Formats: sequence, C-alpha cells, structure tokens
Amino acid sequence: MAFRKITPQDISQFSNMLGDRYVLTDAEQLERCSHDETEDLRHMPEVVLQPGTVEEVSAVMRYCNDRLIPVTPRGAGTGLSGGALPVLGGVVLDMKRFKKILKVDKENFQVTTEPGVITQELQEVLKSQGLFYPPDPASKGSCFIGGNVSENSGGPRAVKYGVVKDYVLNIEMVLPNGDVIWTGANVLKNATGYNLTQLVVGSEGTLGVITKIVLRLIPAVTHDLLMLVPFYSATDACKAVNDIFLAGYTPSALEFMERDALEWSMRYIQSAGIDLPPEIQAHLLIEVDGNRLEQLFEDMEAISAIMQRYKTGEILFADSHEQKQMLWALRRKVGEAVKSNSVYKEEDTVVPRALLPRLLETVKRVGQEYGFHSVCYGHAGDGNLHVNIIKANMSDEDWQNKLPQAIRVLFREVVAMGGTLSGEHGIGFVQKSYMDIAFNDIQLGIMKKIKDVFDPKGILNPAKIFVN
Ligand code: 2HG
Ligand code: ZN
Repeated sequence: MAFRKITPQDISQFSNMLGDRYVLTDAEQLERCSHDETEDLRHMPEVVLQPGTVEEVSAVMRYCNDRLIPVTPRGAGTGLSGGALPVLGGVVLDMKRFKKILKVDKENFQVTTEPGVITQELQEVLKSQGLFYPPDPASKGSCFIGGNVSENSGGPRAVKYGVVKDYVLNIEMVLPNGDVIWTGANVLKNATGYNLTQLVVGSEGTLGVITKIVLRLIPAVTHDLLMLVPFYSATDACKAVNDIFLAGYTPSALEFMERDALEWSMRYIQSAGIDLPPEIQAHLLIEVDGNRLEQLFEDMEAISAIMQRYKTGEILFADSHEQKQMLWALRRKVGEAVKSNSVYKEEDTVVPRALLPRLLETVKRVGQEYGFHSVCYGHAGDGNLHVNIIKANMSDEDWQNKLPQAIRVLFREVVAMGGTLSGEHGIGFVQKSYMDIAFNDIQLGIMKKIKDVFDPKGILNPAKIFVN
C-alpha cells in the first residue's frame, strides 16, 4: 500500500480535531517519538498527535485511514523490539494524555484504566486499597499499562502470578477505520464467541488503538523474603532453577544473572552492592511471598538447601527493606547498564524451563562460533533468558551481516528445543525477519489475514511483526 506524506492541510485538520497544542511538529517532539528503548534505532515521524478522548482518536484514525496516512501508536516508549517506531513516517499517536484510573471496583477485584497510566503508579494506587496487580516489567516505573497490554509484558513475578494477558478482561479500542469497540466483558470467565480480548493483548498496536483496559486484580500479599544465591557455575545456576519447582516450591520471583550482568549493574548504579568473589560466575535472585511469614522462612530454608546441592558461595538473605530494594535495583537496572556499556542487540529467548541450561550453553557455543560476547540474565523461572549480544570490538561489517546469521542459528536451536523468539519483549520491528523460524507460511498467512480484517489498508503501525 502506497502511503501519503502529510501536508499542511492535514496539519490544520489535525489542529481542528485536537487543538493546536496537541499537534506537535517541533524537532524536539519529533526526535522524542523517533525512538523507544530498542538499541539505538531512530525513525522520524512527520507529526506527533496527542489525543485526549476516544472520540479524538476515532476522528484521527478515520481521517488517516481515508487518506492512507500511517499511524504508529506510542505509550511511554520503553519498548525493546521497536514496536513504537514510526518506520514509515506519518503520525505518531502519543497516548500520554490518557492517564486516568477510571474506576476501582474493589468488590469485584477489577480496575478500569486508561492506557497512559504508569504501571507502578497503578500498582501503588491499588495496593493502598488492598488490591494487587502483579505483572511488573523491569520498566514498571516508567512504562504505561497500555504498552504492557500491547506487548503482553512479563517481568520477574510472572513465574508465580503470570503475565499481563492473565489479567486483561476487556479492552476498549479504536479500529483503524475509526470504529470503537469493546473486545469482551468484565467477567472472570468468558466462553462467548472468539476471544477478541486475548487477540488484542500482545498485538503490538497493529490491530487497534487501546483507549480503556479492564484488569482483574487479586488480594494484596503481606510478606515476602528475598535471597541472592552465588554459583561457581552459570550452568549449575540454570540447573538449580527447575530443582526448586520439582521440589514443589513456586517462588514469586526467580531471576538469573550472569557475573557480567551483576558487575555492570553494580557499576552503573554505583552501588557497593554485594561482595563478588572472582570464582562466582552467576547468581539466582529468589523471592517467596505470602501471608504467613513463618511458612515463608520454612520455604526459603528448603530452597536454600536445594541450592546448596550445587557449588554455591555465601547466600545473602535480604534482612531489611533497604537490602531488598538494593538487590532488586541491581536486577532491574541490568538492561540499562548493558545499554550504557556497549552497542548491543537484545534477544528475548524462551524455552521450556528445564532446558534453560541447554539454552545458556547454546548461546555461549554460538557466541564462540560467530565471535560475539553475550551478557545473559532474566526470568529463569519462566525459561526466559535475555541474551544481550555485545558489539565490543566486533567489526561494523560483522555486526551488520554476520550477527544476523548467528541470531538465526540461535533461534533455530531455540525453536528446536520447543522454545520461541520472544517471551515478553515482542517482535515489533527488530525481530520480524526471524518469524519464519518460528512459523510456517500457513501460520503466518493466518496472522496476516487477521491483520487485514482489522486493518485492511495496513495504516496502523505498519512494517511490524511481519517482513511484508
Ligand atoms: C528485564 O527483564 C527486561 O530486565 C529487559 O525485560 C530490559 O533488556 C532490557 O533493557
Ligand atoms: Zn525481562
């Protein structure tokens, strides 16, 4: 589909719809919306529009759909697969004005929110009312709940509480032609027609613009314990993960960090952090939570005994809120620390959990064969390993041409293990060329037909998820 460039007439029409102050063409705003947190990619929009109501979103979509102007929806711009990049120019639809928590229905354990609410702020408002919304992406302090729904985000607590999709009951969204629909109903069980809600969750802003979200909540949990277990071998750390579940325990978080990940994060946040003897190659950060503290101590004792079946260093039990905060800061800042340290490529591999040791060994073997260093960390409890490939002294030529071959080899081995390309960061723009490894033409054909049903002119978030 040949898209049309934006004209001065379009700009004046957008001003009529939204008001001048919400039609942004200045260099600073265009630059702000030209990137998200994905590596160092830039694609400039022609205009940034900031609608404030569903009706305004609908008017903009109808106008752009009729004139073949591409529209890229944007939340907080914390995405890691280029989902918010206006790769074909056109409009960035900045949803930051949709920042109201519309209704907390305590009795039904539900909340109705607009998409531009910061995830952690939503969680804190709910916690003050004894309600818990668990999904906690590393970027929770800045990411929008709408972006979390669009990417079906995860985070450390997914291992016990699940991911975003497990909490979304209903979505109001604006279709590319301007029609406004709800996808489901505000009920905990729903076997009525196709599940449009779950189809939209994780659709990366390619099927419609989310304007309201109804989330399921659970009762707040009162206690948690945290420990950091050092391992002499990174593979052993990965092996120890599944032993915990086989022994009947489900931690509320089970994070893996290679030595470099922790070391770089300590340097990045200038935290004295923790003692890191040279023989230690990896750590597991393990949390248990619940309402009976004595049970948690028993569980933690049992889990640390399981860990000590392997060669471990001195286990650090976080015995204060501050120490817990410090350990979580070290874990949550790894991504930023890597980004600040080097040009990198982030792969969000995921395999059946018991195969995590084999995944780590595969990453390191492919790195040997193709000459790249990797810093690995992530949600070991989900079998989800973030592989940060570090450019370091790799030539630009190899970085551009040889590395994609290495990534294809890695993804083919991941899929052969029963895994897939992304556990939580999505496909967006940067992973789309690998989709043929995970899906055949029939499967990709079905996905593209679904996209055509929602967006027959292909104007919404174009050039994402699929190669063509
Ligand atoms: C995490 O688990 C994030 O830390 C990855 O999902 C963050 O790669 C990043 O920047
Ligand atoms: Zn993650």
